[in-house]
Amino acid sequence: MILKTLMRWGAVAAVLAFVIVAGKADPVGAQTFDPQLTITLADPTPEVPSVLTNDFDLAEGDLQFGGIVSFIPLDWGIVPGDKIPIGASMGNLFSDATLGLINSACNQVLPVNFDMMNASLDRGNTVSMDDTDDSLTEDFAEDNDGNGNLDFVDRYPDFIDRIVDVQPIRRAAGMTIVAGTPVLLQFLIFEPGTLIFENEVANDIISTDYELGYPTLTLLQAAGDPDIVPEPGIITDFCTPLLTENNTFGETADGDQVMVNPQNGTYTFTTIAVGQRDSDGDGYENTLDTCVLTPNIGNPRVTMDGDLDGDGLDAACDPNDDPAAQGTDSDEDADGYPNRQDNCPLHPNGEREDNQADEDEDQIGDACDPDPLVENGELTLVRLEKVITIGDGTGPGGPPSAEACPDCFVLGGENGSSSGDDDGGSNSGVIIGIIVAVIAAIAIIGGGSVMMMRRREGA
Ligand SMILES: [Ca+2]
Ligand SMILES: [Ca+2]
Ligand SMILES: [Ca+2]
Ligand SMILES: [Ca+2]
Repeated sequence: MILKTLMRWGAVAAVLAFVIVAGKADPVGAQTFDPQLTITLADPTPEVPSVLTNDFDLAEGDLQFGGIVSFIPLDWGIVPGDKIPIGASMGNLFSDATLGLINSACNQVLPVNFDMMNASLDRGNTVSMDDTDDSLTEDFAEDNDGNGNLDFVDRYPDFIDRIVDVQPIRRAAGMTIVAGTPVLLQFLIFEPGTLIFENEVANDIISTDYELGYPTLTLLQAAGDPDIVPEPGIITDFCTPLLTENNTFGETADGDQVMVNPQNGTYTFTTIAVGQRDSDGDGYENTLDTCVLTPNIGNPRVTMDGDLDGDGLDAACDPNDDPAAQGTDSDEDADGYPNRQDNCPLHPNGEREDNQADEDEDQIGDACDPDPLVENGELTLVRLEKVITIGDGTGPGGPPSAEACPDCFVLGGENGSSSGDDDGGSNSGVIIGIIVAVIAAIAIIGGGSVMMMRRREGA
C-alpha cells in the first residue's frame, strides 16, 4: 500500500511537468450549463467516406457535464464493428481537461489525447478493469495473448454490461496514461431506437428516440460501474473549461470503410448533454463545491480564493479557516479523503466508514446529505442540434447505396439486432438506468475522483 501510494505521488511530479496553471479569475454567478457543439464534415460529397470532426466545449465557469449521449443521423452510413479489422485505427480525440490535483484549485489544464481503435464486440470474452493477476498493470491495459493489441481491444471490458446491458454494433476504444494510470475511453454505437429515455427530465427534451438515429455513448474509464470502489486519489477535481475535439475517420489506414456519407440532403446530428447538480445554486457543481449547502465565498478555480488557510475548504463552511493553520487541515475530518475529493469533507466517511457512500447519487455523501434519498440540485439537460448538408442539400436524402457502402448497417435489415435479445421497444428499463448511471458515474470523477483511481482487487 505504501509502495502504491509512493508510486502515485511520484507520478504527480510527471503530471505537474505538463500542467499549465491558468489562475484566471472567474466572477461568481448563477449556475450555467451552455455546451458548444460544432460538427464539421471534411467532404460533403454524397456517398464518400465521412471524415467528421465533433468539437464539444464547455466554457470556464460552466457546470461540468454529467453525461453525454450523441446521435448519428438514421441515414448515415455506419459500418458495424464486426466488418472492420480489430485494432484498426478509427479516429482520435484531443482534449484539454481542467483538473484540481492534490486538493489544489481546479485550474490545471492537462492535454489528454486518445487514438481510437476498432474493438471487440464479443460480450462473452471479457476483461477486467482491475489488476486481477497482480502484475501491477490493470488487466485491460495488458497484452496477455501477445498479439499486439492491448486486451481492451481484443476483449470486452466486463463493466460495460453492468452499465448498459445491450449489444452495441460498434465499439471504438483508446487508452492513454494520465498520472501514471492507464485511462480508457470508449465510444459505443447502438442500433437506432435502442436507447429509450424514460427519464422524466429527458422526456421534456426528447420526443422520439428512433428518429434521432444511432445513439453513441461515451464511457470514460469505468465511470458508471455500480461495483466501483472509491479510493483516495491525486485528482481531486475535474471542472470546466473543457475542450474536446473528436475526429472520426471515414476509413481505416488499409482502406476499410468506417463511415460513409448518405445521399444528397440535409441531416441533423443531435447531442443530449446533462449538466451536474449544484445543490446551493452558487454556480459550483456538487463535485467541485466543498460547501455544497452554502454559497461559497471564493471561487474554487482560483488558488486560495475564499480559502485563507489554503486547505481547499471554502470559508463558507470551513470551521477553522485560519492562516496560522495553513496546510494542516487538508483532510479536515481525517477520513483519508482530501477535502476537495471528499463528498463530505467535514464528516468522516472514508474507507473505515461507509467509503463515500451516496445512495441518491447526487454527489453529496450519505454522511452529510440532508436528504440522502432525494437528489439535491437539478440536472440541466441541453439538446444540441447541428444540421449537415450533403451535396447541395436539395435531394430527398437517404442512406448510401449498397454499392457505395456494401458493409453499412441496414436499418431493419438482416444485420440488425446482432444480440437477438433486444429490439428497441423493449429496452425502456435499461435506458432509465443509462442516463442516470452515466451522470452519476462521470460526476464521480470530480467528487469521488474514482475515474483515475481504482482499488485493485485484494489491495
Ligand atoms: Ca457552495
Ligand atoms: Ca479553508
Ligand atoms: Ca468525509
Ligand atoms: Ca447523496
